[in-house]
Amino acid sequence: MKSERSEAWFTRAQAVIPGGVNSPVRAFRGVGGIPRFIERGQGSRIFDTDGNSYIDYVGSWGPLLLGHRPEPVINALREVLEAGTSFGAPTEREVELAELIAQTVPSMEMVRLVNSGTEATMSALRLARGFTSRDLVIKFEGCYHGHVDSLLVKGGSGMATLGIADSAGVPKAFAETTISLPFNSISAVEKAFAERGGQIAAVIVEPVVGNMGCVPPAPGFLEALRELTARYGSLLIFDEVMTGFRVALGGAQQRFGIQPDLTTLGKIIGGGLPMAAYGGRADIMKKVAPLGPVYQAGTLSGNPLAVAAGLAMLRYLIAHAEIYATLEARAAELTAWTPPGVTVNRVGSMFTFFFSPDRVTDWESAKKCDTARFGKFFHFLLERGVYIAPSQFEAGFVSAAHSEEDIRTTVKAAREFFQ
Ligand code: KE4
Repeated sequence: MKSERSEAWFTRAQAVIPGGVNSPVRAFRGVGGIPRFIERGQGSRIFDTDGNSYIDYVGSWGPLLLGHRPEPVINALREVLEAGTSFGAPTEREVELAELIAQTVPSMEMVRLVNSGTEATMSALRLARGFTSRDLVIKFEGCYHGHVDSLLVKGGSGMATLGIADSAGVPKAFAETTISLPFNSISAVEKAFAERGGQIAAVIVEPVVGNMGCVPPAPGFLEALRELTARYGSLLIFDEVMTGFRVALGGAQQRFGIQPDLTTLGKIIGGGLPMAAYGGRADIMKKVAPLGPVYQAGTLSGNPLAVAAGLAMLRYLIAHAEIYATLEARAAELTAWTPPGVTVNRVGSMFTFFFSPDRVTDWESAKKCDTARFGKFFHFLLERGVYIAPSQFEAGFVSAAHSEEDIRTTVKAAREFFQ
C-alpha cells in the first residue's frame, strides 16, 4: 500500500508537534513504521491520505460504538450548528444528557460534564479526597486513567509501598500519594488496607482493563474492592471511560452487578466529540463547587456540539439496546479462532490478541508478550486493509457498523499471518 503522503505529512508534523502527533500512541512507536494520516471515516472503515481504506478496530480508541459518521450523530450536529458552538452558560440539552446518564448508570445519582477522561478522573480523585479528608489512592499496574500527575506512577518495590513517578515532571510528593498494586490481586489490596486503610481516600480501577490490553476482572475481584472500600470508609471509583456504554448499556457496573461510589465516563458519551463526565452518590457529588468545597470547572464543559453528539448517541443506544447482543456476537466471531501462541481476551466488543501463550490477567503477564511479533502482525494486517490498535497494550473495538463480511475478511487476513 502507498504511504508517500502519510510519510510526507509525518515529516512535516514532527517539525511542529512533539513526535508529530497529539497523543503518543498514535505515533506507531509500539509497532514501528509511519502512522497513516486519516482523511475520513465511514461506517466500519477509515480512509487515509494515500487513498487506502481499512477496516477500523480502533474506532478513535473507543468512542465510535456505532462506527464512523452514524446518521443520528451527524444529523444532531448539523442541527445544533445552526444555533451556535458555545455559550459558557447552562443549556437545556446538557441537563437532558446528565439525566440520561443518571437514568442509565444507576450509581450516578448526580453528574458533572467535563471535556476529557483525564479531567473526569482528576476531578473524581480530588472529590474523593475532599469527601473523605484522606490523601492516599490505590490504583492498579497496567491501568491508565489519563495523564493525571498522581496516577502516572508505578508500583514501589514491595506491595503497598508508595508509588514512584512513571513520568518526568511528576513531583515525588504527588507520586507518593498513590499506591500501585497488581490488578486482580485481592491479597495485595487487603494488605494495603490493613497497613494504611485509614489514610486511603479511594480505589480507582478500570473494571475491565483496556489499557494494558483487554484484561477482565478475576471472579470476586471487583466484589472484594467493593467490600474493602466500604469496610474502611474509602470510596470505590470505577473508571468507565472505556467500558461505559461499551461492555453493556450500563457499563461494567451493570455487567458485573457492582455499585461504585463514583464513576468516570468518556469516549462513547461524546459520540466522537470531546465529552466526559464524573458522577455518583448525591451526598458525595454535593461537595462539588459551587455547592460544596471541592473546586472543579471548565470553559467548554457541557459544550453544545459535544452534548448534541452525546445525546444522539445515548438516545440511539437506549432505543436500540439489542445492539449489544449483535456487538457481542460479532466480537465473538472475530475472536473465536485463537492463533497458536496467542491469548485472546474479550469482554463484550473490546478485545486484545496478546502475543503470549500464557493467560494474561495482569501487567506482569501482559508485559511478557512478544511485542516485536505483535508489530509484524499489525503491519501484516495493515497492508491487507485491517487497522488494529498500533500497540500490544491496547484494546480493539468492534462497532455496530462492522459487518459479517468485515469480520470474515479480518479473520482470513489474521489466519494468513500464522500460516
Ligand atoms: P482522555 O483524557 O484521553 O479522554 O481519557 C483518559 C482515559 C481515562 N480512563 C481510561 C480507562 C482510558 O482508557 C482513557 C484514555 N484511553 C486511551 C486509550 N488507551 C486514549 C488514547 C490516547 O491516549 O490517545
